Amino acid sequence: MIDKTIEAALNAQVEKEARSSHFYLAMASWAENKGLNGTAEFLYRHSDEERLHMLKLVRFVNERGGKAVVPALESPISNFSGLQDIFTTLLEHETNVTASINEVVDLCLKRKDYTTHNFMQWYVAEQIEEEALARNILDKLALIGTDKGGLYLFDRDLGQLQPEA
Ligand code: OFO
Repeated sequence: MIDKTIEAALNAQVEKEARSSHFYLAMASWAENKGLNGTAEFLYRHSDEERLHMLKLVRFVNERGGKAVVPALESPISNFSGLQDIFTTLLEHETNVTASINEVVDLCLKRKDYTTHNFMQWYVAEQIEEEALARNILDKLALIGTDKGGLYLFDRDLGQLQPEA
């Protein structure tokens, strides 16, 4: 049976992953409305993947004899000043998610829950990938600056890029 403190921490993480999915969905929709179809594709996929991150936690909590809580979500920010704003916001958001995952890992060690600790290692690795990808995208955007041709190619390439699952 899962420790109640760990269960609460995992349910808080369920909410964060759900909010990530919601947030990236709003970003994808913004990009689609701006005609940035490649960026929109990338963000729609990213949103789907965040939902899978949430689902993985939900199922783990239930399998361990806990009770997963499906959270209520408020509407995310849906207005952005441009791609730089989108990916800076995304990176900030992911940095916060990483911090909260690290707290869950820390709690697992304190409560000697090595099963959950092991399970959480997938999320630790995933966060490294997600932060690196967001930084990489921001570096590209900085190189492109206001060059319209560069932006066109950036958007096209992003549409083909798979966010880490
Ligand atoms: Fe779930 O990896 Fe981003 O938030």
